[in-house]
Amino acid sequence: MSRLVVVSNRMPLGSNPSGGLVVALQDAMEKGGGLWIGVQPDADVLEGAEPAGENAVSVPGANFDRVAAVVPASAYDDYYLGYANSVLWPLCHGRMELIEQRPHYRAAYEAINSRLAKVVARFLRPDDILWVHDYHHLPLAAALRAEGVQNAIGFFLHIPFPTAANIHAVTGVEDVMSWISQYDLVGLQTQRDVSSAMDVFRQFPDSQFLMDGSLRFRNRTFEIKSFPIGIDAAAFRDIAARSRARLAPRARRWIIGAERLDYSKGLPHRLRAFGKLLETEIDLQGAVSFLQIASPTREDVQAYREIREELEQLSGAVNGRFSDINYTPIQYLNRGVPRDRLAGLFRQADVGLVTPLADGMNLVAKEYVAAQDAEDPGVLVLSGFAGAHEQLGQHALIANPYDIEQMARTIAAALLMPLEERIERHQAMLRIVMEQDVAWWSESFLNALEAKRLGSEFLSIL
Ligand code: ADQ
Repeated sequence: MSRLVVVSNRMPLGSNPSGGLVVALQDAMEKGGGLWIGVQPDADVLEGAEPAGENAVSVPGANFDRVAAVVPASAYDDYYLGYANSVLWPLCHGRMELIEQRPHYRAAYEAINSRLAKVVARFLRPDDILWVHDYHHLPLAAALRAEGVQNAIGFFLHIPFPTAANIHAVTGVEDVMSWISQYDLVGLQTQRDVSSAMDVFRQFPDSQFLMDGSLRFRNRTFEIKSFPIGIDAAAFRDIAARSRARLAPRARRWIIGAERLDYSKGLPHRLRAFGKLLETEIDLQGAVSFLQIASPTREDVQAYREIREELEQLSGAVNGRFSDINYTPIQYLNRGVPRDRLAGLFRQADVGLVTPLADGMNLVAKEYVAAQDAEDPGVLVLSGFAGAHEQLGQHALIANPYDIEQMARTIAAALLMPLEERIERHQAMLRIVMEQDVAWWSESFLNALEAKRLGSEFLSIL
């Protein structure tokens, strides 16, 4: 078995990692003895870091090796807040009006990936397999190939693939295609994303669709497939069952939502739907509350400051209209909460609202299902725009965030659903979330990548 080298913008730090990606890959890393490489702006000090050659530090203290490529802080901002989060993020989530393209964003994005490639190349052994994560690193394989790296390189995109029409908003779209083609295996969250990617490549005369399902772009052959990411469902279920977090007062019905405060998550639409619900179902006034936990994120980007203001205004308006001495309809927390607390709150809530406008997968949907008490489970209300809809859509209640009244009616239906139906739907979803968990996801991807590596080794012997 070859060694696994993972590359992502952020690296797992701290002794008790809880981020999805880190938990996801830790197992695989420990088995094969892995190396994780991240990016670190030079202005931030990494505790315990030791110099590791030019532009790199190593961080001891984990079960696998960790190296950070150190980059200038100003270039980091243009790469991370600029190209990654003001161009690619809105592009992939179909929010074209929020795209802000500047030549220096793109230059920093390429420069940081080239610099990262030099660090990766230095640590790489010939039969390592490399797994690069997310939209921050589209050009990394191309930069590594320029350094002479011939290893098998896989890529996983955690967010939606842009549509064939939208992709043209990005300047130099053929470069982006060519970056992608330098990977051996490109993993996407859903079949819908794979279709979008195929549609994008189909527009270019340089693309060829081969009989074995792989794709040729210019002189590179590679494959694009879907690998829906999962959670560590068994662990999350246990944490939820053991958690002591309580929703109070308990006599009240509770609806919950939790995400980063991102404009892709459809939060204003959700608050409006909840307001509509209280307006139309008068009996629910005083009887149902909505806990929305939204952790701040990317606040240096204007669009994120605006959505935050909008939410404060909306929750204030609903509360102003429907509050009573002992009743606050919306409890809005603008911060993150510890994982065990979140799991316990999910378990107690009667309804979980996961209603993004666009989302690669959405792990909260899976966490909400895993957290439920199987004998008295809550109801998942899911939008068709979450990647999770491909796996869970048949069993969840489906809400359309673009139709506020429909969403309000769906929440009402969730609150009224009889126990038998709740159990039936929950069982079906739990089976999927447990079987297609995070270990299943990383194993499927890595097996497919390993098969590519062995395939090309075989060809090179011939
Ligand atoms: P995100 O957009 O961050 O991830 P998501 O998949 O929901 O979205 O994962 C968020 C994680 O952070 C979950 O584990 C959730 O419990 C936790 N979290 C969110 N808000 C929190 C809060 N306020 N307090 C505490 N914890 C909170 C991106 C893509 C997704 C894709 C994932 C993984 O946008 O579509 O599912 O990567 O591939």
